[in-house]
Amino acid sequence: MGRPILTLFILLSLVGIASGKAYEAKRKAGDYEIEVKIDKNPPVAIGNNHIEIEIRDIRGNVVTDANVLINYYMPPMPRMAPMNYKTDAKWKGKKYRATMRFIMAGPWVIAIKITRDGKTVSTRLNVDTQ
Ligand SMILES: [Cu+2]
Repeated sequence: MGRPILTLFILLSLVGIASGKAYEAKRKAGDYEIEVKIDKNPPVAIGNNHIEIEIRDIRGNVVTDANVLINYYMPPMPRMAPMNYKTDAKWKGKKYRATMRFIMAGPWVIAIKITRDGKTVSTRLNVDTQ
């Protein structure tokens, strides 16, 4: 009896540590509640950042049939080429998922555009990549 409980305790501790490291944010986009997680906190300039997005409708039901576009960019800076990327977040394992590569440390905007039933709403996050 002792060992399974200890194992469970260790597993729960690991999950706690892992989720504590993720970047998390909540936003509203139109009538939707959006929950965003990025596996790196702060997001990294070099390497992959995995973003997960959960969308709930006004009744609290998880939305499974939206088109989710992520547009991430650095605000325009003098003497710097525009850095502006788009990627579709794909429905997988109960969330919309995508990978972002920021390529440069500094301020980035992550705009999330949700299209459903012919209507598009959006929200944005500001992050500082390192
Ligand atoms: Cu820049």
